[in-house]
Amino acid sequence: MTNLLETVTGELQAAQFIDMHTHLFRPSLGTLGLWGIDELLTYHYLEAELFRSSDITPEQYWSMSKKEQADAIWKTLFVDHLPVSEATRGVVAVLQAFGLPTQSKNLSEVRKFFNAQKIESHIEKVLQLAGISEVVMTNDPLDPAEAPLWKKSAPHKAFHAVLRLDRILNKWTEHWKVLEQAGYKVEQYLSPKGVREVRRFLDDWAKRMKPVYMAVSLPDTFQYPEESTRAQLLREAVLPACRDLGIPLSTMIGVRYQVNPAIKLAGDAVGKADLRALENLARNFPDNRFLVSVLSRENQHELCVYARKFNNLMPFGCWWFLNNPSIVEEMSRERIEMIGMSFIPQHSDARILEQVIYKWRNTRRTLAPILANSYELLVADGGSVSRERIREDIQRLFRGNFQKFCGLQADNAPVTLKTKA
Ligand code: RAT
Ligand code: ZN
Repeated sequence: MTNLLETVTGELQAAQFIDMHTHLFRPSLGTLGLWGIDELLTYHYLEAELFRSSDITPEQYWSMSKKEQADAIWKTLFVDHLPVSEATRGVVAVLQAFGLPTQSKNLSEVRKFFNAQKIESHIEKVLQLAGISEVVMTNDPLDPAEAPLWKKSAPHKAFHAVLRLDRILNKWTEHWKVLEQAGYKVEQYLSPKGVREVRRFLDDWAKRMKPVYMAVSLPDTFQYPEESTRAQLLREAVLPACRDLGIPLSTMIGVRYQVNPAIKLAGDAVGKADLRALENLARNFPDNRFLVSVLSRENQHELCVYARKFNNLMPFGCWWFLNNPSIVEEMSRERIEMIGMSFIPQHSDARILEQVIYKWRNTRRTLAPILANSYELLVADGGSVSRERIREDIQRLFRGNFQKFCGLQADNAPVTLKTKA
């Protein structure tokens, strides 16, 4: 094969990916789904940058309307300065993808375009531009804005649900009463009966949502085992439920929550975690599968080592502060060198629909030379590579590994014909 980079680039371009972790919502979950220019500009990654480059205080910012906030961010980060950071460039890429002006002083033309879109067809267009066939949501049954919507939310072929457990596992003291009010006999200090009731809650919501996995984000201080409600709930309710449902638990480890509460969602930071906790989970629960993303750059190598020890761990994504070309490059090389193609290179973590366009475009751009280089090395060492094998690898990385790990039907699985009654 003459030009490996060209072949890999072409195959990455042609493949349809599964976006296995986002904060997007299917249209029947109403106004939870964020899209359009004002949402794109008030993304918390950009809010953090605003406070570095303007004198606006968080207090002033939070008292503005969404439109005023978006205007302030546009002026500061796109008009007064060149938008060179990953998150600002992303907005430019989205505007360019829709043929909209990227350098105007105000947003009126851009707003007019987004206001004219109808959500269903807009979603279809965005997914097509991003080269993704499905997105995986984040669904918290204890979110008061979300839970009631599930009573009558129609499924959507492109959106999978995920049962997110942050409130239950990280803030039980603040949230156990919500379960109690919903008719589950739980108490703050959990008895065996209370734990069984949490399990019943999880089973009920799993029936309602049909999640492809359960998920939790965890602090850098996360330990397992330990004397805590979180460890008890993991051991006695969450992991048995995942096992019996045949779905993985996604653990996203390493957040230092709210180091600066004044800037709200942008106020979380990162800390190096003790991955012995993960080792203990993987070893003590061999019948469970764990999707794992760790937030600290310093934890990435260890995660690859653990993935070599335990095949019930699936490293995924370059999460949040790691989703920058320099770090994605380093992490992806390390992963391929240590565990071949047995991982999931990226998820978008998109909060606003159109972000999938730039996030997946950047992933393709960053990964093409890395994949090509690993094939070049193989050829230099005497191996051989074909377009078909490259295509298979890309399918595996961006679809198959996820489908298999979550027990979903593989793309090439034989179609099961319904027999007539
Ligand atoms: O990347 C983000 O947007 C973070 O704020 C978090 O939402 C994180 O991805 C998470 O899922 O907890
Ligand atoms: Zn996320």
